[in-house]
Parts: sequence; structure tokens; C-alpha cells
Amino acid sequence: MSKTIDVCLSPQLIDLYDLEGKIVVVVDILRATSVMTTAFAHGAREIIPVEKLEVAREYLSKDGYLCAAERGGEQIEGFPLDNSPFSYMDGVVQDRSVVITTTNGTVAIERSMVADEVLIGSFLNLSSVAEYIQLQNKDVIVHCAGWKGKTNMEDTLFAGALVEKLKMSHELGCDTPHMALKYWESVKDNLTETVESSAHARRLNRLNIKEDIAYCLRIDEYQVVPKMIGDRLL
Ligand code: 3SL
Repeated sequence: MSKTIDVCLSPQLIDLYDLEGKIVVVVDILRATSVMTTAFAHGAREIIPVEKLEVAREYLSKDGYLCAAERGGEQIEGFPLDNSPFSYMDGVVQDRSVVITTTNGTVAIERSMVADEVLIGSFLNLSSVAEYIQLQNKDVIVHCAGWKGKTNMEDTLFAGALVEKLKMSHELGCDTPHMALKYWESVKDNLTETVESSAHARRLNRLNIKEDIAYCLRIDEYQVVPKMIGDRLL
């Protein structure tokens, strides 16, 4: 076993990791990467993730783009889409090019771009991501988007779940994959109750979006594995 899996708990720490030649799995369970997974499962042609709101705004006046913007959990005025997975169903994104900017998720994606491959991970496509990785002969880093530079429980739990799936094929790198795995093992039977006590779940509850949390914790709902090709996810 010569491949490794490591876990970066925040975009603020990503510069400590050498991403070259590796697969980076970006995760923002609540809700950016769950939304992106959902969008592809519901027929989106491509997603252009952008870190800066001003860059996303430029697409509003261009033909053929459906734009989403979120900051602090709330939809930004002037953008037709918010950051709820339910907004990406019922044909809304079918065959569309979607531009998304979010508080943390798109930051983590942009900071991962020197990697060999950048994948989008969520509980919704957990096994599919693991299966894809198992077919490659590459080291893996799970890049948790966290919240404004701080670590969060839901992304760390996803990291632990992915480590559990890959631990037979990948050596665990430094301490974080061990920590994430132990954490996942200790709460996976009570995932909903655990994540409902998270800071971000409380934030979303204040915005009345409790159903989004339950949805984002569904495991293996979809088989899509979104991957960055150039500046877009396909
Ligand atoms: O931080 C992000 O990228 C968002 O997913 C946050 S929220 O779930 O839309 O509040």
C-alpha cells in the first residue's frame, strides 16, 4: 500500500499540503458541495465555481448562464438561485451552465486548483467518490471547506467517512485522517443528531432551512462524481 489519504481541516491550512499530482476532494456538506452534487444529479451540464462575488456578477449579464450566489447562508440579491439543494431540482438546472459562488465551498475549490484532480465530495455521492479514487493510483487529500477559516464538524465527518472507505487501499497520512475516522466511527449512527448540533446547522435553522440539513446528510443518494476540468466542473 503506497498511496496515502490526508485531511486538511480548513482552506487556511491548505498551503501546508503539497497538492501536486494528488486528487483533492473538496467538501462543504452544508451546503455547497451537496448542492453541486445535486445539480449534476439533476442534469446540470457544467458548474463554474467562483470565489469572488464580483466575478459571479459578471456572468449575470452574459447569455446562457444560470447564476447562484450565497454569503452567510443567504441568497445575494439579483442572483436567480440560492444555495439550497432543493433549488436545483425539477428541471431548473437541466442542461444549464451554472455559475456558483458561496462563502466557503468555492474558496476551497479555488485553493485546490494546483492538484492533479479536484473532485466534489458530499455524503450524497460518498461511495461513488470512493470508487472513483480506488480506480486511480494517486494520493488523496480531503479539503474541508469549514466556515470562514475555522474547522467544522460536518466536513470533518465526511472526511472520516471517506477515510473509512479508503483505509484498506490508502495509508493514513498525518493525524487528521485518524482523528476524522475516529470521530466518524463514534457518531455515524447518530449523524443527524450530531450535525444538528453544529454551528452551521444552527445558523441555517435561523434561516428556516432545516430540511436542507437532513437532505445533505443522506448517504449515497447519487452516483455522480463532479470533477474540475479547466475552470469548470463537469
Ligand atoms: O459556505 C458555503 O460555501 C455555503 O455552503 C454556506 S451555506 O450552507 O449556504 O450557508
